[in-house]
Amino acid sequence: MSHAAATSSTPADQWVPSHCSMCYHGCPILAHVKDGVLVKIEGNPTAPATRGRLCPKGNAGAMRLYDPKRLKVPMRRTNPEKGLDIDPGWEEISWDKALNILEAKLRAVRDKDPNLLAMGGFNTHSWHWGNAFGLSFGTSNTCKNLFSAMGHMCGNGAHTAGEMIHNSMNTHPDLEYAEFTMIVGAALGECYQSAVAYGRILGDAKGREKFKLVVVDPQQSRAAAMAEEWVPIRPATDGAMLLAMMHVLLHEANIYDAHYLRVHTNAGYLIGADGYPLRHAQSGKPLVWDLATNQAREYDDPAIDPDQLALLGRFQTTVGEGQPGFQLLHDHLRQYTPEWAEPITSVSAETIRRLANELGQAAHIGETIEIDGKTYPYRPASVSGYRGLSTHTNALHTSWAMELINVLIGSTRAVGGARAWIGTMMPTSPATTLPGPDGLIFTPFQPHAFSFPPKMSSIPEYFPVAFDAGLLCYETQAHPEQYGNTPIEMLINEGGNPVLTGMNTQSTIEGLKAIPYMVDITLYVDETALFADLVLPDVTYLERWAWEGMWSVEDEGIQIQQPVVQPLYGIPHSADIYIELANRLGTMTGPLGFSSFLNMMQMTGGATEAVSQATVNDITHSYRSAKEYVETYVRAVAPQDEALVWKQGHNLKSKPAFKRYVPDCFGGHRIPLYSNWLKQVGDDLRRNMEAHDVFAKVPGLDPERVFFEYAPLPFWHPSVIENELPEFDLYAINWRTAIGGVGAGTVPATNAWLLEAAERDPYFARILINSSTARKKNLDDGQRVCVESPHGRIEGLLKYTETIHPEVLGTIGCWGHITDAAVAKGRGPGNFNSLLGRGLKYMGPSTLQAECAARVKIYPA
Ligand SMILES: Nc1nc2c(c(=O)[nH]1)N[C@H]1C(S)=C(S)[C@@H](COP(=O)(O)OP(=O)(O)OC[C@H]3O[C@@H](n4cnc5c(=O)[nH]c(N)nc54)[C@H](O)[C@@H]3O)O[C@H]1N2
Ligand SMILES: Nc1nc2c(c(=O)[nH]1)N[C@H]1C(S)=C(S)[C@@H](COP(=O)(O)OP(=O)(O)OC[C@H]3O[C@@H](n4cnc5c(=O)[nH]c(N)nc54)[C@H](O)[C@@H]3O)O[C@H]1N2
Ligand code: SF4
Ligand SMILES: [Mo]
Repeated sequence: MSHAAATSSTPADQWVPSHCSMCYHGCPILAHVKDGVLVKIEGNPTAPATRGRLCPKGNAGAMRLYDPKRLKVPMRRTNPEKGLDIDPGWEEISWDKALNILEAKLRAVRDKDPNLLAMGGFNTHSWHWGNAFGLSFGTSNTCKNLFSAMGHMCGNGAHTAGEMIHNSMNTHPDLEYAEFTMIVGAALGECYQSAVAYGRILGDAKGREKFKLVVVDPQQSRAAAMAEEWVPIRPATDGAMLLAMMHVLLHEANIYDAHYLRVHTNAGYLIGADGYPLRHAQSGKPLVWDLATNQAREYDDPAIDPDQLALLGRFQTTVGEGQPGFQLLHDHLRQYTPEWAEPITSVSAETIRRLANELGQAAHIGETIEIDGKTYPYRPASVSGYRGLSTHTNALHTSWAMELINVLIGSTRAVGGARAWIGTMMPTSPATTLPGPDGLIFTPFQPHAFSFPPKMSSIPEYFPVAFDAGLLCYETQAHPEQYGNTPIEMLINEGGNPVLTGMNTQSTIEGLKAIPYMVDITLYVDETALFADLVLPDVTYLERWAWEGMWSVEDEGIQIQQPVVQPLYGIPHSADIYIELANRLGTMTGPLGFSSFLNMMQMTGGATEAVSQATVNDITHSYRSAKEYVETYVRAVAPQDEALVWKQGHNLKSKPAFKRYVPDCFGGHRIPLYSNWLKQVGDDLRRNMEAHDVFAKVPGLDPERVFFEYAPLPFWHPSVIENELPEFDLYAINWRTAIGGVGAGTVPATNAWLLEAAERDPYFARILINSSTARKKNLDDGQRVCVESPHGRIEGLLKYTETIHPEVLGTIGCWGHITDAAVAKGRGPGNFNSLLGRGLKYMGPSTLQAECAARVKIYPA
């Protein structure tokens, strides 16, 4: 067995290093290729977190590569009428002809207004190319997962909250050292981080004597099944539980890490009556109250003994009266008692109280631990979660409450506590923190700049802290008169199938029909491709060049993707399509050229400035291939490891302790316990919108909602689904599993091996309901039923279970395939997302997070 990169002189038997893209975790792989044919994929044993293992989807990659249902040639539509049940009248055309059509369309759009082009979709593999192409074309309609379900249906709430608190797209438990880990709505060990790495790490943790896992989830996920305690909760109410837990910590148990709050957060900054920090008259620096001398001082005054900094109280200074942010949080949490949360969440006050105490006690406040010869705070307790917590209209405040609990007990980035994931810019080293204003960390996640009229289809100008807003594009495209945007005239969509993955199918379809010309670069003619005017086949991850910054919480470094076999059917890499088009359009070089923007993408991928200036920041350069771009990247980012990266596909190393943990990980900067940042964003937005009289001109915006969430501290507000009529007496949710995942996992639907394996599970693609609820409704196990929301309906077979909250039913998401490309065509209960509401009302007021739970009724079909 020889491990080597694929070369043009291909040995008869080789193992090619690359990484998996069956989901976004990117586990390193070795592909066994015999005589040019991929015969097996294995995990790459040199990878520190995954250690030579793969999940079922990773193992099934060969089925994607050799899937006979793949799109093989370009096709153009001959029937101008568009609809799910309308035959596009596909006509196969040559690549030459396809490129000529594309060039002509792009020229026509650009002559009119480059902003009429939108670059959409974008899975993890393609974001550099499409975005760089869009930017060099001159459109603003790129870079925000436009027209796609990513972000918006994914973790918008968690991303904004995580970025705000510790420059990380989310929080993960430090299972290596944890004693008490509470997971709120995440498929730990399956999807929430790589199933491969986290399956092992969770297994190790479970083997330790002192480890308690608590899973809060309306259904008994596999993580919950492994947990010491499963807490079934009513969907979309987690925020109430989390706020009540903070109430218990501060108002009952008196547990908080005062030292951490004083040194690593802005908890002691004095906040004035206007909600903003009191500032030193000369220096403008925020003031704190020094109890040792009983006077206000600049926060960074070296004369202050940090432990003498006031966290509670009210103080008179020469610039006004102020209270520490911590005092404001303390007062604010008084209202959120466990008794208040019980009827909202259905979790008993006693349970909430007990869990808060267990969390607080397991935090070992004050203790330290030595790792690699250095002493760190030891706080082996945390709360974390992902989509279950974040995919509701109250996502931001719920995710924020989750982040703040960890801050209160000093566990954010402490040993055993809450770890960072990647930061916004996906640097090679996850979630590096940089200095920002007022002694706080800086996050590259900055509010979107205001402009009126809006430049982007997803109107982030009105929603500056929304991570992305892809699906709103469908509403704005179909109803520009409501939103004040200019509809686009051409969309290039690459990857993604929003007809199935986006909220409210009808809204997506209306938006797609309103796009005059759509190009879809895709593996299959899926449900979204049915609306395209031109479909272009793409290569799979086993046939392409790509690089990744690291998506794992565990490691740092880079990895590459390279063709393990020559692309089938002569399909070019989409990058090569963009390169060809940029050359034809004359947009390849120059400061705003395609190459420059590609180089910029390398910078966001971790190319250090010194190296980049020398090697990649050449504005006269023309990239000739995806391969060359990947080579340049490797050279720029990992100059010392170049040979290693080519040999083993990566240079990943376990992230050293000093980069993971406080104090060093914050580089001496603080995290915000009190977010005058968010308040400021809201105040600026209001000023801008009033100055432009936006609400008078844009009827689709509701001023009550637009500004609603911009507060300095998280508060409770119920999800929009609580307003549905009482006849919709149940909640409907769906979830991922390691094999039958949804987003990034219409995967088993188009993979015969995975579908066969998934369907052996008698619960797969059934409508799961608590048997006691079903009996009350006289519905039998196995019966065919309809599930109806105010927005749509699905129909499938009922399955009794004891492992779901009695008010909740659950089924597979993103199903309902109707094209021949999917082996799952015609199977399962239809498309869950047709149950979801549409438009701004069903999105988080500031995050645009789509509400992914619905209120439904159920009856015999
Ligand atoms: N195997 C696999 N791995 C994947 C993917 C995949 O498709 N397959 N997709 C990748 C992607 S794109 C993402 S975003 C991540 C997502 O990773 P996760 O967020 O972990 O995935 P989900 O299963 O969508 O949601 C997690 C849990 O939330 C629960 N839940 C639903 N509603 C609520 C609620 O209101 N409250 C609470 N507390 N829980 C709730 C569900 O029952 C489920 O157990 O996974 C990534 N990894
Ligand atoms: N009901 C429900 N809806 C959801 C979710 C959920 O849990 N439940 N999850 C949400 C989340 S977290 C996310 S991230 C989104 C994901 O939403 P999408 O991005 O739309 O979904 P995926 O399943 O990742 O992508 C599916 C499409 O990508 C194509 N594809 C795969 N590989 C390639 C490739 O190499 N090149 C090209 N060009 N195309 C490729 C496949 O052919 C398929 O058509 O879904 C969201 N929607
Ligand atoms: S978790 Fe599975 S599907 Fe995802 S990258 Fe790793 S091996 Fe591939
Ligand atoms: Mo996602």
